[in-house]
Amino acid sequence: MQKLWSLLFLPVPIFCVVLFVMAPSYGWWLPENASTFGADVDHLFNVILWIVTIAFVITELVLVYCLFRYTGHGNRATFIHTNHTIEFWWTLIPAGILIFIAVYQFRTWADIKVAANFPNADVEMEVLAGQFEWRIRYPGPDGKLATLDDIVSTNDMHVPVNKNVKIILRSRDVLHSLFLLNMRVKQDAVPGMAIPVWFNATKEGTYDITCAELCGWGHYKMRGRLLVQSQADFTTWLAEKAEEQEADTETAAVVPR
Ligand SMILES: [Cu+2]
Repeated sequence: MQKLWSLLFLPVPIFCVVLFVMAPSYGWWLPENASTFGADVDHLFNVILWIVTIAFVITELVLVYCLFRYTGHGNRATFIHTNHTIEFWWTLIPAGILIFIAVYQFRTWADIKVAANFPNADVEMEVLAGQFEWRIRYPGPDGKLATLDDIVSTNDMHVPVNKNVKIILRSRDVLHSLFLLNMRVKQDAVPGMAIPVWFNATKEGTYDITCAELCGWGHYKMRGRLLVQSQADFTTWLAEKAEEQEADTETAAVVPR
């Protein structure tokens, strides 16, 4: 009877493995990839997932085997103080796996994160994270950022499809993290730093912008919209936005104080 109880541990790994195998075909993993380097990121994710799964299956099988094999004999477990052979291997194998991952991901990391490798930007913008919103700034007609004609948008990012977008990411207060899940972009915004980020969106559509760093009571409110549109629509939107802003400044100027 005790042996039967030990088998209760078996359904858990079986269930997990079935879930693991089924998940990709049901779209239960990451949402749709819509950026040029997204496939590389997903590949790394899957490689690590396979490593973790294999380790999980092996440890669960050993656990269930030991429970089944050694239960019900009335024997007490022996306390072993040190075993250098076991310790050597359980240090060496995980270390080897970690070194493998570090080397294997190097190319992808360098392409996505190292500013020197960024492609030439077709569109440049600044994103200022703050409690609790994203302030997005595009260069105005003078084509330069941080000048008076900048076009400002809150929580609403527009980018043209199939173009290299470069973002200068800043924070006004605390740590935030710009998370464009469909672009496979996640980057911390650190107060005092201007961090470059790039992506190239491959599909038109509406995607989420979220904050992936618990940044205060209103963290959940840092949800924005990323609209990937055709170059023509993007240019029109920018022009409309600039006009709106111009009108606002004029109205503000005539209102008596
Ligand atoms: Cu935040």
